[in-house]
Amino acid sequence: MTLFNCVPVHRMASGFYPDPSVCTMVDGSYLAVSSSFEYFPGLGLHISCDGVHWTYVGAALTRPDQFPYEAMGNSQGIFAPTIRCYRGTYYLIATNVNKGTMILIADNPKGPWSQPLWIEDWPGIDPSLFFDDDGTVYICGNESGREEEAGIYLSRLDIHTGKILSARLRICSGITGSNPEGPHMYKREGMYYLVWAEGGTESGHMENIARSTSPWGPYEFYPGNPLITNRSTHLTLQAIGHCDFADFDSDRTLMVFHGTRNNDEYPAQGWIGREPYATWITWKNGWPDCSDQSYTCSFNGDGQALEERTDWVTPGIDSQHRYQVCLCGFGDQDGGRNNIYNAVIHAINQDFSLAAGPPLIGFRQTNPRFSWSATLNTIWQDLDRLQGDTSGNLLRAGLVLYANSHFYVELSASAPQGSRQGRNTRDIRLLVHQDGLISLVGSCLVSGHTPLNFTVKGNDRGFDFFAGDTLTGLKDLGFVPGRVLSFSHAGGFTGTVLGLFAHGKGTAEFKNISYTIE
Ligand code: 6LW
Repeated sequence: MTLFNCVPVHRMASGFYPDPSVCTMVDGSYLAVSSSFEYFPGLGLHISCDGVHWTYVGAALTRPDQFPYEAMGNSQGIFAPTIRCYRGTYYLIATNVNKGTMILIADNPKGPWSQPLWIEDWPGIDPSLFFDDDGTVYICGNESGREEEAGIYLSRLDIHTGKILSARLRICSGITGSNPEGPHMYKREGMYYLVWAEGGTESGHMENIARSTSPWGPYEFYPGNPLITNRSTHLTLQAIGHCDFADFDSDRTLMVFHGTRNNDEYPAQGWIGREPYATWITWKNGWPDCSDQSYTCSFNGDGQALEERTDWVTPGIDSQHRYQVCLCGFGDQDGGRNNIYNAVIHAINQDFSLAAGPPLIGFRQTNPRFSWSATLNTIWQDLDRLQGDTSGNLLRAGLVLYANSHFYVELSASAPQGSRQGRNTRDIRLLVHQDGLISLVGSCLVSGHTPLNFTVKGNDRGFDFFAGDTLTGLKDLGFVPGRVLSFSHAGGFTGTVLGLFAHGKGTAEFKNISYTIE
């Protein structure tokens, strides 16, 4: 089944929230979670009453001792969680690729979530839980690597101690053998169902389903597999797969999955990342019935502006509390409202390499077309005092469009070191960083007497950058194609974060941080 053109699909959240998992809550609403990788707070949660409109309600990893990594590697950390509600308690299982498989438990999905319970002897990624009617708990997950090892594995689990109770059995190796992953198990009318993604998370992505009378198999594959895929199509939603289901045993089952938004000019080059989607399926003869494709497509908005619950994140833990962001007002956007923030950043001498801790604070890009602006009101006295400093520790502060620590675009200001331009000059630069290759796209010198304005406008092809002081106004500094941040170019599993940073010595104050969808 291809999705997007004729099946109603709802984007659950905009920006990279990949590998979605969903469960039905005690009150019948839906709860979803997604991968967060190196970003903190981690494991963002969304709630919906109807499976169509979803609200961000916070994260499960909110305390540094649940995720004790000040400096993380790119696309490391938390992979592919599964969320389940069993007898009124919420269980979240995920891989922390830096440490192992962990379970978090909560009575209320809005928190607090427990400390991680680490599961020994469970290698691989993408763990999932299945609670059988008789109380038996199963853990399944996948291993990649050599073909004879790649596949879906199953064991019994003691959910209270995290002990593996039975041999780890390989129950499925997929259809193509290419990256069988993201498995989940369910029961419906006495039959056990296994679903898994396959084909890699890029343009070959797909989802398959099989059933058996026993959790251990043997499994009968659905003749209509793949259950969903958009591979070999020109649909603007690509790389769909990694499904999970809620209300699996009802007539109308909620299916969540992820996909990438691409554009015609750079197909399969999405730089927003993998976003979560939801749709409904029905059943026929014990298999999902995907034959009714007569609907028209509908969406849950087209991305969000900055909202009250905006998910501000840092790559790693800000243990020194160098980043402070506060809501300072509201703007108008097409009759709605977007939030305006202020931020104070205490700089340390670092670059974007992550070695010194999180180099930025930011939020996910939620739409290709946006306008993002901020005023940099730096405590310039610090900077002027350091003017004669030749140590390279001058303050450099600004905006960054960040795919990872190797691929990012920075629009920043600093005082020209040893410059003859005078003490009160600021050097604004637009730099593209691609794995060590640095290109200067535009620059200007402006007065250091007034605050500086930075504006980025996103469109379907990439980003236009503007900057200037408040006396002379904005100058056009140039265009950067979005594909330099796309995950097919920059690598990894995340999408673009729109960040603020200050590196060097001193403190940067950003005012009127505004992000609106065009
Ligand atoms: C995740 C795997 C995947 O562990 O991507 O699309 C990996 N699927 O299942 C990271 O998100």
